[in-house]
Parts: sequence; structure tokens; C-alpha cells
Amino acid sequence: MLTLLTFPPSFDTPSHSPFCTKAIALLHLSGEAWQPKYLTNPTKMPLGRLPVLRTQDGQTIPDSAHIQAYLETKGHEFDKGLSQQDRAHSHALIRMTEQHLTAGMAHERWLRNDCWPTVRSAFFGELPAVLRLPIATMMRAKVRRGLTSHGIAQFSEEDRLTRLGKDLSAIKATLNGKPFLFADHPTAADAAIAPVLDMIRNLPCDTGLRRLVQENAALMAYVHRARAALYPQ
Ligand SMILES: N[C@@H](CCC(=O)N[C@@H](CS)C(=O)NCC(=O)O)C(=O)O
Repeated sequence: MLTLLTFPPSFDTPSHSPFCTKAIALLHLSGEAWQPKYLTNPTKMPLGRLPVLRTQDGQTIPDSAHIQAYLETKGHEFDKGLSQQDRAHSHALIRMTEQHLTAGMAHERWLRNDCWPTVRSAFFGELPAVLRLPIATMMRAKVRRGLTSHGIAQFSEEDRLTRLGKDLSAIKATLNGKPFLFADHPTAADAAIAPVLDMIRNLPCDTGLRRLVQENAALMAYVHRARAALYPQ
């Protein structure tokens, strides 16, 4: 049995982390037998991050893209039937989402004062009371540095929303009435992208970004369809 080392569930998704949720979706699509092992501190992981997959033969595979590649070596072709052009489009859309839209979602969770108390309890609520506030405050400062260095935290609210809105438009344009991004069934792009939209629509405070998703019927229908196909329960 495969074991996925993952951050625990929160906010109605099977992990806090979009990358862990992507790995869960890929494992679900692969049909492999797997179990989650929940961790809250990834510092001892090979890349200091989660997800990490442990295989039956003792391999430890960090990074959701490497987990995908491992499952592909076992014969699970997530993009079966896609043209070369669609594969290129899918790759670009995944990169956009993972490198930009996800940072926008993290900005809302971690840096907005109206979201933070709920996020803090969801992510750090299980820690002993004496450690909870210092660790949460230290992690928030680390995320602030990361998102400032990335650039997303440097923009005004209006500029940030314009930029993230363009990512959402690219996703909507790709969907273009189809049930999933590139086919009538989920592919690798859906596993990577739908969890991020799901986390945005379920942000714990009212933000412009959340409204852009919640007020778009096509995106909301897609999120519900993808949840049922990728991480049902
Ligand atoms: N490229 C990696 C990114 C994974 C990643 O950034 N995970 C974050 C959580 S979303 C993490 O573990 N951060 C370290 C921490 O939270 O301390 C992947 O695709 O798996």
C-alpha cells in the first residue's frame, strides 16, 4: 500500500495544501491502494515540504509532480488521448496555477487579517496551547516573506485582483463548456487546478478573489464536478 504524507484536511478539502490535495486526486484517479499519514511539520521531509509519497519498496518521493511521474511509471496515464497541443496548454495552465494563482490564494489565507484567525485555528489548532501562537506567528512571518519575495504581496488589492482574475479567465476559457479542462473526464490539469479553485471559493472571509470564483456559475459547477470526480466523500 502506498502512503501519502500530507497536511491534514481543512476547509472542506482533504488537505490544507493544494499540492497535497493534487496528490490525493492523482492517487484517486490512479486507482492505487493508498493511505494518508497526516503531518503538520514537514521540516524533516527531503525538500522540507509536503506532499511526499512512500512506496511499498521504500522509496520516498517528494513533490506532487514527481508523485505524478511515479504513478505514470506504474502505467497510469493521466493525459491519455490529449493532443500535443493540449498537453502543452495543460502544462502552461498548471504552471500558471501553481506558481501564481496558488500564491494569490495563500495571500488571502495567510496575510488578510479578516481570514487569518480562522486559518490559524484550522492549521495550528491541534498544537499545544503554549506553542500555538508563537509557531503560527512565526509561520505567518515566513509566508509573508515568501509572498513578498514572490511579488504577489507587493501589489495593491486592486492590482492583485486584476492579475489573479486573468488566471481565472484563462481557466474559464479553457473549460469553454466542457465538463473538465481538456476532456469529458479529469486529466492531470484538473487534479492540479480544481483544488486551488475549491480553496478559493471556500476562503474563510469575504475577499474579491473569493467573489470572482463564487459569482461565476461555470467555475462553481466545475469545482463541484471536480470534487466529486477527484476527492469524493
Ligand atoms: N512543488 C511542490 C510544492 C509543495 C509545497 O509547496 N508544499 C507546501 C504546502 S502548500 C509546504 O509543504 N510548505 C512548507 C511548510 O508549510 O512549512 C509540490 O508540487 O509538491
